[in-house]
Amino acid sequence: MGYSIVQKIIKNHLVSGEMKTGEEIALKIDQTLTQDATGTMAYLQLEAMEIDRVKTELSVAYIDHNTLQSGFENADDHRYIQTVAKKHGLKFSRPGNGICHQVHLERFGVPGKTLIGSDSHTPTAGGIGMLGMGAGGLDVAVAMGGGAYYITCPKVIKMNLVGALSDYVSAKDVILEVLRLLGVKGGVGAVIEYAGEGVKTLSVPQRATITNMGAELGATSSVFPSDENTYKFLKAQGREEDYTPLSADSDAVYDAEYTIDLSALKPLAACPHSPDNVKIVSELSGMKIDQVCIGSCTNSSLSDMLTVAAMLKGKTVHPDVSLSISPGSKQVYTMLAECGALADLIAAGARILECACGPCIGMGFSPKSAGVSLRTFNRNFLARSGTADASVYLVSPEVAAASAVAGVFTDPTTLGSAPKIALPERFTINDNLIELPASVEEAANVVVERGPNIKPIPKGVAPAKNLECELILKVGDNITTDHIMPAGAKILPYRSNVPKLSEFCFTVCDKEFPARAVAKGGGVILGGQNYGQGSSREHAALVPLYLGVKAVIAKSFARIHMANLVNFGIAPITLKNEADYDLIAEGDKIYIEGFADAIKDSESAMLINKTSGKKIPLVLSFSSRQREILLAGGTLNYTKAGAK
Ligand code: MIC
Ligand code: SF4
Repeated sequence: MGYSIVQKIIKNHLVSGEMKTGEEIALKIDQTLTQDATGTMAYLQLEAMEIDRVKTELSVAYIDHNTLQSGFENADDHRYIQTVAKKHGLKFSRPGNGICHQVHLERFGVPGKTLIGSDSHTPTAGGIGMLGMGAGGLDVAVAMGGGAYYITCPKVIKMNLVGALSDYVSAKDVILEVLRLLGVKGGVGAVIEYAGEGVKTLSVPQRATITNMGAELGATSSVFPSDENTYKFLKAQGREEDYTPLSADSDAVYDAEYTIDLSALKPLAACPHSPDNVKIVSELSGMKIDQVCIGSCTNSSLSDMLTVAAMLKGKTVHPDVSLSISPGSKQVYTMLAECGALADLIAAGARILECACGPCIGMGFSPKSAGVSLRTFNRNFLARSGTADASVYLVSPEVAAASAVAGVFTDPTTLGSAPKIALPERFTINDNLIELPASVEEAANVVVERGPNIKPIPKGVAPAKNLECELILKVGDNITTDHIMPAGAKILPYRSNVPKLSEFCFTVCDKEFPARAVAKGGGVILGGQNYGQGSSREHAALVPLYLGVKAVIAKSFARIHMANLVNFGIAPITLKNEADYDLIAEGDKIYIEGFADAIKDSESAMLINKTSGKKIPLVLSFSSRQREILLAGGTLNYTKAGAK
């Protein structure tokens, strides 16, 4: 039996475990990346583990999320990351160099290698045939120290692409179609592998748009083959020596298979407030809009920007619409300037933002009250834009540009023939904003600068013998880490300051939660399906830990968040019977006898709802490594105790 691409990469990196779906496996990690919003925690943990120098082939620290600097906080964090990177052997991508995933694809991604990043969109690298996975900062720190990365060996879903995209239909529509097909839980426990004749019609940046948003499926990763288009892209980046071909064996076996006819696709939009709430744009045509934002790690490549520039050339953005454009990287920005397309964007009235995450993470550009915002981004979770009652639609750059001019939702296929944008023969290469680390000899003299915004990480605690506490919060299905630990311009500056962050925990769902958690001395949270989907931010575990959360009980968990909970010693427990969700209410007193013992070696435990007297069976499905980590009160304690 042959291998899929995913299996080939896993096989080449397997450190322990068996390559069998559902088994825990450990992978050797070749490259890591961090961004500033999760990076400070990752490096504080790297320091706490006393790792002097990174042991990966390449580790890069990017600054792209918190670039507003409305106070000293972000600037402090930037300087901390810059100095810690220099000292510990990492490359440092300075603010202004671009969004981590876009820059990594351009300058560092290598087919067939493994990459983990403290950002859920790390699978973007799958566009170049790399196995990229989002992880918590602590897991990234462990990988930087040469430790393996543990995942559940994924299922492999084959997405067969046939045909070719029509005019004004683009890569974004492909991934929106996949989201329509599979939903935001449809990729949990799986890697999506793209195959078929249609693959050849897609450039690396188009493929990267698709793998990027695979994160919204809950997938562990998404990956494309490495072929002549990959070679062309790497050559244009002056990196042809990084090319290796990679494809699935013809007799590879997949866990599931779907076919998408690219020629049949129409422009699509993900409607509020979930990336899988997909409709055809023509059904939304004519709806009045207030704002358009183009950019983010999903759609900020040179070809996306050139398409938008060609569509806006000689036109003016509608007076009722505010249009922001954030190019994905300095390379994209520079090339837009060199060819004159930037002038076309400016002339049309676009508000050009720096090449960073910007509005995607709510750093400015919040829509007006009850505003309708069209964004080429990847997430439209409630309140993520910074305006709680805004309606955010996720669309392609083509739909965004057409609608920005018209002032209403517009299907671009009604506009005649589309501009033809080809990949350049050669990109403009200038890595002057990538700072190199100090040599081993010089490293000792590098002083790590820590501003007052950088506060210590809360320490995990070992589980109690018997757990007796209150259910301090009950939430529904598909709770995102944006609900648990919101971001945005007001909150993001405190990503290195857990005590301050805790004031905002879960406030999207319940304004009183932080105060209640403190008053009750912590407790347990009850969630529905897919608890913790979305961002990789480990703050969504760290902050509840700080507030005294001992366990989260849910119908099911999203992969990265579940790993983060374990890393910080909060037990993620599932309900044996989903219907029992209705048997516990907020404020109920709960009791789990033999809690620590159950974590040690039992697959089950019984929760007694002391308020109602009902008994609720629980499932504790952990690997033996996860059990040891939970018993130690988290990974930091566990590694300090000498385990690997
Ligand atoms: C996001 O898109 O939500 C983020 C901001 O990039 C996060 C990381 C973070 O919260 O810092 C992610 O996707 O992991
Ligand atoms: Fe940045 Fe948005 Fe991409 Fe997250 S999804 S890395 S915030 S651009």
